[in-house]
Amino acid sequence: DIKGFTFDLDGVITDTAKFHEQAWHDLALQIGVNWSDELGNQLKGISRMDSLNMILSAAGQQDKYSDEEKEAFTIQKNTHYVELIQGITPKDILPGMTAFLSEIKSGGYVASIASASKNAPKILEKLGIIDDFVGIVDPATLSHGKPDPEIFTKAGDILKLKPSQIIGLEDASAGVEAITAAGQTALGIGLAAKSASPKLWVASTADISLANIAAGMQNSN
Ligand code: G16
Ligand code: MG
Repeated sequence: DIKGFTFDLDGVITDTAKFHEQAWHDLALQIGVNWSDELGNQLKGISRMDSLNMILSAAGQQDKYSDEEKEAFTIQKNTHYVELIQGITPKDILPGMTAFLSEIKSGGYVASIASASKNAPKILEKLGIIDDFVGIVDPATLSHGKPDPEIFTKAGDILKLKPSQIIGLEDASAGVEAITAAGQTALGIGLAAKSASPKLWVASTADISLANIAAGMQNSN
């Protein structure tokens, strides 16, 4: 039986991707790297340094900068990003998710966060929902990013549940792969998640409810 949920943050609970994209785009302009929407999309769910490496590689500049210079670029991007997220309020919670979180609470389920973002606690605080989660995986403790299962395994450990008792929610295909590899049931959200064949799938966060999940679990058995 399902007893808990592990949540990705960006694209599942709120749309921080637009702020990440803006901060990276501005940095790319400054260092003379061409920007494309495709590049912006590839950065979803990817850690900060991996994102920078991806941007530099796209321009053939992967060997141009020292580790110190790259560190400085990531600090600059994050300073800008943190400015951009200052104005986040509970209104920025994606459709359906406030209702789903209260359904979880009243149903006696537990929830934790499996986000690659080091800013996750700050964002959940601003959204006013940090107390809805038993815990947040600290991405600084991870050896591997998504699609490695590590972050979802740790998020499951926080819940003190077995993988078979957990549903993981993700909008990125690497995240769906990570959930499935962790032995949890993946609930994919949106088109990008579909390619990784999650056991459950919805087009939008607005379609997520305990009743819909129960119906989906039945269909897929
Ligand atoms: C998020 C975003 C990524 C971002 C990463 C690290 O992942 O999707 O674009 O690069 O976190 O964020 P930060 O620079 O704030 O540590 P997720 O896992 O919540 O989708
Ligand atoms: Mg995401």
